Amino acid sequence: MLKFVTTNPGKVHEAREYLGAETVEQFDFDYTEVQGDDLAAVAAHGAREAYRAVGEPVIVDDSGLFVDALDGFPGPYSSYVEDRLGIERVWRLTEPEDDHSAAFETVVAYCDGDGFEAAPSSVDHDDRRGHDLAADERGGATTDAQVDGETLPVKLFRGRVPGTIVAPRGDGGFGFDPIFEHDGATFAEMDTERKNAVSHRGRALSTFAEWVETTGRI
Ligand code: ITT
Ligand code: NA
Repeated sequence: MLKFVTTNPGKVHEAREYLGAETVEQFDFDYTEVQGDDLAAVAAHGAREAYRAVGEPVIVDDSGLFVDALDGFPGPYSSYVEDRLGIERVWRLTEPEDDHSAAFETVVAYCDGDGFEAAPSSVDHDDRRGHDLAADERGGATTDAQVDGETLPVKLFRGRVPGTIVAPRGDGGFGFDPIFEHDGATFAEMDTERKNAVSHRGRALSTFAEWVETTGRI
């Protein structure tokens, strides 16, 4: 059983629908999020901390909403901004801008205490210098062997989806879903299956599932 380390049951619901309810369970653990760090660094750090606490295979998902006209705000601060400002005010901040385009990004970090084979494919490259998206801009996998002098290996799976910031619509999903429109519907107007088929998390989970399938890792 894979532990999805998060305080957010909405993420686990999506992962269970994608990977199977028998495969994933929530481990409610609030790992340390280093303020201002990028998603990959937060996710990698969280996966190591959680693995040390749990001693079983874990995934951590760090996500953010990046609004182009606001220079990528709230990005890595999305959780704080949802709590303090709320999604309605993120819409109000964006509304007067000409450009309402945005993207959701997710980095899923996997850690089971063991190492990983060296880069077997084009989407799998060593990424010690930074955390830029892999060649396929909507997703990819990298091995994050050493960040901050850490030696516990972590595998990273990324997903990204472009969209538009709109006035809130819909009551499904969670977080910023009501103000994020993709293909004419907000994520809050989609059921989980439809959101997973296009979403940042769905893409990251699909790369993860492919990797689990080929490696037989879990
Ligand atoms: P954990 O860190 O415990 O996993 P969190 O909700 O704080 O839970 P993140 O830091 O990754 O998770 O999320 C940043 C913010 O983005 C937070 O306010 C989430 O509700 C929101 N968010 C993440 N994924 C989302 C999604 O698929 N749709 C809408 N909002 C999302
Ligand atoms: Na968080």
